[in-house]
Amino acid sequence: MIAECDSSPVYLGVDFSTQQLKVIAVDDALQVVYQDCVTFDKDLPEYGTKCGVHIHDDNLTVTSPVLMWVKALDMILEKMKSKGFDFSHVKALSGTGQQHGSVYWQKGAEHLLKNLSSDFPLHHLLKYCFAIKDSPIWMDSSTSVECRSLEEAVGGPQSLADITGSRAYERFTGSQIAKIYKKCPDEYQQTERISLVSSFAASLFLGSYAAIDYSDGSGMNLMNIYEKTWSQACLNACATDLGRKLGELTPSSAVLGCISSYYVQRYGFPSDCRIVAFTGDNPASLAGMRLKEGDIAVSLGTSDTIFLWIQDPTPTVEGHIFCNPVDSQAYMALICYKNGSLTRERIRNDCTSASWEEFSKALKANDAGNLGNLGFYFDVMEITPPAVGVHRFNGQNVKVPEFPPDVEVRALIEGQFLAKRIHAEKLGYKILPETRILATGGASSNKDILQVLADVFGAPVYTIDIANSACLGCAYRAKHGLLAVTGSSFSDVIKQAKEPKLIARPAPGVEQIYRPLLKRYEQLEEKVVGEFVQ
Ligand code: ADP
Ligand code: XUL
Repeated sequence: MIAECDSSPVYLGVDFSTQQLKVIAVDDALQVVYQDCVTFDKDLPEYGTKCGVHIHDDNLTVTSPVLMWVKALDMILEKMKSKGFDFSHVKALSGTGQQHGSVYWQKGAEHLLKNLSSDFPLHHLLKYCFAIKDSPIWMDSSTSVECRSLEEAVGGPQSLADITGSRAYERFTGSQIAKIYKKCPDEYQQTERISLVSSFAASLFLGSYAAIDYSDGSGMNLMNIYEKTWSQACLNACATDLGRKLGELTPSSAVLGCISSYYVQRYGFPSDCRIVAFTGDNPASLAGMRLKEGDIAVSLGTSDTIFLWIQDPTPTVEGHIFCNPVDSQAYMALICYKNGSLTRERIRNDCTSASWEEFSKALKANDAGNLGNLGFYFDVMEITPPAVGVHRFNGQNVKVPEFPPDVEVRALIEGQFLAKRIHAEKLGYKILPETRILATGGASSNKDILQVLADVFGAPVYTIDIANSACLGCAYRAKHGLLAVTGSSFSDVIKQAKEPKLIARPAPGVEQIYRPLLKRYEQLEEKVVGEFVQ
């Protein structure tokens, strides 16, 4: 699809996600006029990633090459140009990135960013700009030691949650920085700025260092989520001189400035195209799905997440509280699951002929409740609950070594959604008659998976036309950022956008099947975690 060649404004959203760089353009009425993506493994094979990442030999350290992200940006802009996308209509641009990942800019990098020659692609110009070439990302779980010392420094896990919205988590940026500070002191010394993936991406467009926004900043274990400032105690516990290297924080809807002249000269963006603060992918999804208080979002991407809009947060040692990306007075609660799409793909490949159609057939081969068979599929160390391995139980709660393929497929999907409902209810979420489940992410294009989601939650499931709500949310946020200065709220700005549409209703009678299963699953989860702890 090519943007129309009239003078109507266009707003751009970009998403630096785990496996792809995606872009969406919307017109003034917020209708999608262009979409594109670059897939890291397929389009940038020279970086040797699998699903966008490198898993290191210890199986705990997970990184992505920062220059791969830069080259992906060159590639997608060139693709847009060659398809005739008219950049001159882009009034504002915003973006998002996988949360928690960090980028380490080498001393002198900002000078280079400010003086980019439009004759060359970015990945040539920025080749020597990074003190750490492989950025730690959200899948990393190598920082348990750093987590425990961060919690101790502020009085324990609950105290850290009371300040930052979360107890210490291995993937959160504070512990990742602490590890680099300890293990790579020279590189840390050489670093003049540390960005999140989101603010790194914003910096590329801005041509100078972009501030970290409040919402993505909440995923670092370093920010006071009430005062929206760095917590000096947390900074001190992670590394020296950290406040200076992180720079200022900014509201998520702030206009950071105009686009760098590099993009004006090379691609024809207007010189007054505004860059609106970039944020994390889950906060951006909240914006893209038009999530309201009372809804629950279920994102089925590389990671699975559930999130809610909340007004008065009470952080606990389970789940996370982030600042809300579209309302500075509000918050969002989130739980993240590492074993999301990649585990579904693994089971699809093991149990079917590697096709989603076959996977759906297998899913539908057994009735709701799967004859009492339940399973836990943690191919990698899970976050909630902290456990690993595959654990299968028959209807008598006896552990069994395997299930037939179609039972395995249903056990995976039912298990993933039973866990999400149990954890959401533990966070205080109540399913009411008016509850809407908003589904997004790659697997939300699969209606049979969404039917199980509706059945397990006993609530209707809605989706938006675009599976990538994070990217769409940023196109909306770009327009909102431009109008926010005149006092417009996000909900005013997105009134014209398409409402989510109903995809699945709970089948009659499933409530009676899942109620006892929820209880059993919860008890078995405790058993599985207990085995792991011993
Ligand atoms: P991310 O934004 O984290 O990079 P996406 O939200 O784009 O990821 O989701 C990518 C995942 O979507 C793939 O890994 C794939 O397993 C999953 N996916 C794509 N199509 C389907 C489908 N029809 N059924 C189930 N899963 C799917
Ligand atoms: C959220 C999380 C993941 C990443 C990648 O806490 O770690 O959802 O944002 O999508």
